[in-house]
Formats: sequence, C-alpha cells, structure tokens
Amino acid sequence: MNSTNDIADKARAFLYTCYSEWGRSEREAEERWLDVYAQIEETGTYVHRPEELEYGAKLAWRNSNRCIGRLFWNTLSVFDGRHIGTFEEVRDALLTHIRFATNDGKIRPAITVLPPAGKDGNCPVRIWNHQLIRYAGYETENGPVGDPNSIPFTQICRELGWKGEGTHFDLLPLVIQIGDDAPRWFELPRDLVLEVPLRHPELPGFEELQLKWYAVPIIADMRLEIGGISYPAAPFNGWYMETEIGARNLADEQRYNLLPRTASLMGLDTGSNATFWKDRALIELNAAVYHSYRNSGVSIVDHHTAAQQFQLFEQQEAQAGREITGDWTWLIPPVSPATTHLFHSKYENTWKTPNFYHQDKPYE
Ligand code: HEM
Ligand code: NRG
Repeated sequence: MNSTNDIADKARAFLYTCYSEWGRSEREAEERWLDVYAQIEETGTYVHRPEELEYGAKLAWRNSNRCIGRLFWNTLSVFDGRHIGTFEEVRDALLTHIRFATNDGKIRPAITVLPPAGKDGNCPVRIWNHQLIRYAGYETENGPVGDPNSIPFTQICRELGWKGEGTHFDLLPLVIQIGDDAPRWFELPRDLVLEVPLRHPELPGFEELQLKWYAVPIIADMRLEIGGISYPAAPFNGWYMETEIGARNLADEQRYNLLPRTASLMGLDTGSNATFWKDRALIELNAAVYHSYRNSGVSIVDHHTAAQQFQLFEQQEAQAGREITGDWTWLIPPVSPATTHLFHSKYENTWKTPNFYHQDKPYE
C-alpha cells in the first residue's frame, strides 16, 4: 500500500468515527470525506478542522492502552498550536501549557498540539525533553545526584551550554528543535513550576530527607497520530497517581532509591528480607506522597480510587457499545496490584488509532 492510500484509509476511518460519535448524518461524514480526499489527492496530506483535532486528541487518550486515567478522556483541554513556527513561540506555548495545566494545583488535563509532520515525515518542531518538567541527573564520584533517569538528557543539555546547580532537584531546561536548525534551550521560570515538599503525616524525621516532586507530569516525547496525520510534538498532561512517584520515581533502585533510608527512619531491620522492610517503607513513602500533595492542594489520585475510576470507564465504554483495549502489564498499579479488579481482569492489547506512540529520540 502506498502512503497516499495509507493516509486516506486512516483519514476516512477517523472522520467516520468522529461524525458518528457526534451524532451527525452519514451524508455530512461523506461530504467531509470527499473534501479531505481531494486535499490528499492534491497535496499528499490534509488539514484537520479544529473540532477534529480536539476530538482526535481525546480519542488518542481514550485509546491509550497503558493509561489507568482514561475515565476523564472527554474533559481534555486541547490547545491548537499548529501555526506555531519560531523558537520563542514554541517556548511560550509550552509555558502557557504549564500555567494552564497547573492552575494553582487544581490540575487540568491538557494537550498542546504543535505543527504536524510533513508527508515525507519531516518534523517541523521537536521537543527533546521527556517531560516538560523533570529533574536533572548527574553521575558523580560519590554516585548519582538527582534523577539517574535524566543522566543522558542532562548530558545533552550541558553540551548545549546549559549548567545545572548540581542539586538532587535541578529543573531541566526546555530543549526545542525547529526543522534542521540546532536545538535551543530555555530555562523554566521557577515561579511557573509548582512543586510539593514531602512530609509524612506521622513519621517524624521524614521531612529531613528534604524530598519534593513536581506537581504536573507533562509527557513531551510521544507522537500523536490522528487520522493518518502525525504530530511529533504534542505534550499532554493529567495529574499523578501516587505510585508513580512513591513506588517508582523515588523508590526504584535505579532512580532515587529511597527505600533503605525510609526503612531506617521507621526503625526497621533492613538486614533481613523477612521483616518486609521494603514493602513497609514503600507504603509509607506512598502515604507521604499522597498526603503531601493533598495538603498542598495539588491534584493526585491514589491507586485504589484510580482503579475504581478505570472500572467506571470500562462500564461507560461498554454502555456506548465500544470494546476497550488495554495493556495489563502497565494498567496494574505497582503497589498491591491484586487488591484492584485490574489484576483479575483480561485486556485486549491491540492498538486503536488515534493514539500516542513512542518515537526515536532526536539525540543519541
Ligand atoms: C500512562 C495515569 C492522564 C495518556 C499512564 C500511567 C498512569 C497514568 C499511572 C502509567 C505510567 C507509568 O507507569 O509510567 C493517568 C492519570 C491521569 C492521566 C491519573 C489523570 C488525568 C492522561 C492524559 C493522557 C494520558 C491526559 C493523554 C492525553 C497516557 C499515555 C500513557 C499513560 C499515552 C502511556 C505512556 C507511556 O507509554 O510511556 N497514565 N493518566 N494520560 N497515560 Fe495517563
Ligand atoms: N510515570 C511518569 C509519568 C507517566 C504518565 N503519567 C501520568 N500522565 N499520570 C512519571 O513521571 O512518574 N498524565 O498525563 O497524567
């Protein structure tokens, strides 16, 4: 199949899905399809109408097999940044996204869609960051400082001329590439980035670990595909589930590795597996994350509530006569998975479009 057919097939399927879910007539769908088909014939590609872009992004979320947060797919705020062309415009759109999404802690799910790839696959804009807000990581003589996961990207930033302070929580700059130009970096304004200092409701001494995490996860390195059109830069966010921070980012040995120190604070014997010190420390770390976000007025969901919300999503989709797809290995939470219905359910892991896809890093 040549690429014109490919894009046409995907465009047609997408348009008919939209018009049908919008309750519009077969004839209206047909008319729009003929218009799009003419554009594809003439130019090799086509342009989404604003309402198609908005609904396409929502469908991409609804189809994200690994996401437990999909109940809220229809509440996504979609910013149309397809016209954006300069470094400063991209930076400003990203800063506007951060401000809108953060909303003083009452986080709003949002996506900013930057220009689409051309028909030959060329990318007008690429964001090099994994997330818009992320902590730097450094390899030092005394072991890693900051987020080890960020070490390669931090190295790139330094090669571009950026310099971090060398703390455990240095905010990485935005790194933007336009066309084949060299990428440029922009420091994040500190006052735009909401962070949550971590306290434990009962454990004295936890505060002294001086931990914190940022409020809003904004994935910036995935490609959004809608009806055969690729958007290589389309950063999106929701809010955190506590396990993402408490059971992975802060707990993984290859990340902040904080279970041993948490267990010591709790007075547990870390010399024996059978004290279940890792398990106990994990729970308290998660409790600290959850309560700190709550007390700071920052949206977060616990994994039990998230699982219940996902179950509601499953029922809602069944009601609408749609099959849901999911990736069980990602949907189950990393803490007490078998206490949620997800663990005991089966999900079909086929991928519908629109969707979000991993893409090769622009560096490396
Ligand atoms: C993955 C929760 C909003 C798209 C995930 C994961 C969680 C999660 C826990 C697994 C992450 C991991 O294990 O690293 C939530 C919650 C949301 C939310 C609580 C609150 C509203 C969104 C939004 C979108 C989205 C707004 C897109 C518009 C995705 C995608 C993945 C994912 C594409 C897979 C990421 C990957 O493959 O690396 N989500 N999510 N989610 N979510 Fe959501
Ligand atoms: N686990 C990653 C974030 C992945 C996406 N999670 C969300 N997405 N909650 C981390 O930073 O821990 N979202 O769009 O809300």
